[in-house]
Amino acid sequence: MSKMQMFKSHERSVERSLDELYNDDAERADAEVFGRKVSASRRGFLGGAGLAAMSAAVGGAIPFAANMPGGLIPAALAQNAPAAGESPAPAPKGPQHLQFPGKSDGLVVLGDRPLVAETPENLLDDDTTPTDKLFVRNNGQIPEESKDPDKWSFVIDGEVNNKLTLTLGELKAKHKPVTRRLVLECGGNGRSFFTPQARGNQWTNGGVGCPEWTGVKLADIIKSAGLKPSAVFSGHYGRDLHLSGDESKPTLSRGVPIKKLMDENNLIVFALNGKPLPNIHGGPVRLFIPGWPGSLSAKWLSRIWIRDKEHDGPGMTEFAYRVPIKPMIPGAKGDPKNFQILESMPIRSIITSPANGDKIAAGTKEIKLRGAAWAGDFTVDHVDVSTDFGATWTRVKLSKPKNKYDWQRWTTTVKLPTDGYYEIWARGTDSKGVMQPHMAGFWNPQGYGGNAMHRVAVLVG
Ligand SMILES: Nc1nc2c(c(=O)[nH]1)N[C@H]1C(S)=C(S)[C@@H](COP(=O)(O)O)O[C@H]1N2
Ligand SMILES: [Mo]
Repeated sequence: MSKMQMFKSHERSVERSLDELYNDDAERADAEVFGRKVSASRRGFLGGAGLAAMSAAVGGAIPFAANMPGGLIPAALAQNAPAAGESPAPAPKGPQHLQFPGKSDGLVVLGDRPLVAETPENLLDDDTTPTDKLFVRNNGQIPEESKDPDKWSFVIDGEVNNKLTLTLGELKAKHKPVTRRLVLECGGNGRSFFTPQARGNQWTNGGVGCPEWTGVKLADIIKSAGLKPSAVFSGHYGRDLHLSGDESKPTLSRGVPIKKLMDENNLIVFALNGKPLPNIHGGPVRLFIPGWPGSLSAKWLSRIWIRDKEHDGPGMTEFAYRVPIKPMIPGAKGDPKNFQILESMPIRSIITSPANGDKIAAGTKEIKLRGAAWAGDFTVDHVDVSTDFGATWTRVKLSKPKNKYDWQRWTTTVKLPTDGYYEIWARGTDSKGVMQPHMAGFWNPQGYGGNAMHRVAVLVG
């Protein structure tokens, strides 16, 4: 499959202007195409000039145009198209690709100070995410690589009977290693889908990966320190320097209630996909707390502070890693009293093949889809896909997780009746019956929980 030429400069000005309009002011573009009066749920028949303009903008006829919902920005024109690996020419703001030793240049840089890079959905097509394709999220400066990993040490202190100082060498010598395939997901994954824009890195769905992690069970180590009855919360610290260079300021320090801390799935990790944990991912030693925001999984682990109250380090207060209890007005300031800590990450499903913008040979009547789905502390019950803007849905074949907190891969085959422009939509439902919404809902100032269903545009012919 090659890519559509969606972002190439067009001879006809209508295409160019519609592209630009959808990027700049989607609502106005929508009104131009579908008629001035667009109601939220239903707009007029997409015909005549509107249909011609929309077809030109997306690059082909739209067999299911009659089902296109009002207010929908075509996936072909969404901010993350075209897919990685394809440099659009000329692009208004093309993606900047990561250049970092040991990392794939398919990763897209969201920020360079601190360094943050996400993995486009189509690069998450492996059952086990290879190390080079794992996203990168830093809040501070990346430390120098450790020269003597076995001497790396961290402490467990606070509300414990015996304060512990452990080196990686001791950890490996005294405890049995376990290996698990676990989803690491940034708390802000999906943030870019919020309207109005929420504060922070504009992740699409790529702040996630599911590699194999090797380490020792955190609960065993905590038990050997012995919790005092006063222990209620943890506070995690890493050895990375604050962006300001101020050594007294932790870059980030988050923690969990003791019940979550003692979950037997948590690990102190020292290997990733069978190799020593790379420095960029927190090596030689990091914490891993699956199911909850990635920010809890402190890289370059230096300290686990057991506390007698809710932790109040950077990343714990006001709107940081918190979501509204009652819905708030999108774009408003928000009242901190209406916020609670984001715990389990919400259900999300992604299409990992085809890629957004793929072009498929004329006459193709059927394509195979592949994807992945996960749901924080829960499992995925089912995933449905649609190729006709949600009029009909097909249930996919969903695999079982290898172990708790693994993602679930899925496949299915869909029919595409004629040549033209299609959007493939995928939405997951978790084991509690909670389904991904059509649009990111529950707006909050820092944009957590943006788990709108994934949409991928393909052009047949
Ligand atoms: N010490 C330290 N640990 C950290 C961070 C950090 O900036 N410093 N970032 C956190 C966040 S927000 C995420 S999403 C994950 C990202 O891990 P990765 O870079 O290995 O993908 O690490 C977490 N652990
Ligand atoms: Mo994160």
